[in-house]
Amino acid sequence: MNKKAPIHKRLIGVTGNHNALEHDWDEFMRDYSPHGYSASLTKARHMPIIIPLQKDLSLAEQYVAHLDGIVFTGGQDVSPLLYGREPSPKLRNVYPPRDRWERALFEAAVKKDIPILGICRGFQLINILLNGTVYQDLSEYPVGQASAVQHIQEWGRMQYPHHSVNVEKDSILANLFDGKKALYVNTYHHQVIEDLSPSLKATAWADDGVIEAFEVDTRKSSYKIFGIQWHPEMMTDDDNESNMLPIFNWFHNF
Ligand SMILES: [Mn+2]
Repeated sequence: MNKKAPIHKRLIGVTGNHNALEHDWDEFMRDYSPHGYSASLTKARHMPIIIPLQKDLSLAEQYVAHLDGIVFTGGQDVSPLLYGREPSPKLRNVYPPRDRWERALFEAAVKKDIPILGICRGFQLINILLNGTVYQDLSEYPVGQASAVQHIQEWGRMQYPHHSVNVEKDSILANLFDGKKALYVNTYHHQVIEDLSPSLKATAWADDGVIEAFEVDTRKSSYKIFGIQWHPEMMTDDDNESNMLPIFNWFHNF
């Protein structure tokens, strides 16, 4: 037992998903969350708890009342109806019940003022809920002067880094990684931020300009929000050359 481990363990909610999307709430539905989230939070000495999707949105505040923080996890595309767009031909799976439930959880988390970490879909969802938009597919992203970067890694497993990101100096991310200017991250997203929410500021970019991390712009909002486009929960093994455990240590700041 590590004697340095703090006594207090924060209860961190992890948004769950359904595995049978074609059978809306049928008898074969299963609630699940990928293991990396709970494993990484536990390794960071928190107490993860998976929150199942609920139809009754009024339950969101009651769940959040118990939490010290929450992680919005990866998964389906967010429905473009949430940001006032029609579905593009390259939109993939959407799951409106999850959008509705996670919007209720997000509003409850903001109201209780607990720290909110968004990962992949969660990162895009938070931007959208705070009045940002996303390109529905990478092919719609206008690549500028920089060369294009592969954002759906075709080679290797997800514990390996695949592209680099440039880190803003004065940011949560830089603080967590001791001022590193570049991080090497995995990548598995076919959507990217178009308009960043006016409440957020970007804190990491891929070489093609794609936003890979954000946090609240403290001049405009007091929410405790940190978002990551890659999958740090798959990169927290001790021997990982790009160990992402510091991202989960963020919750210790509160
Ligand atoms: Mn990427």
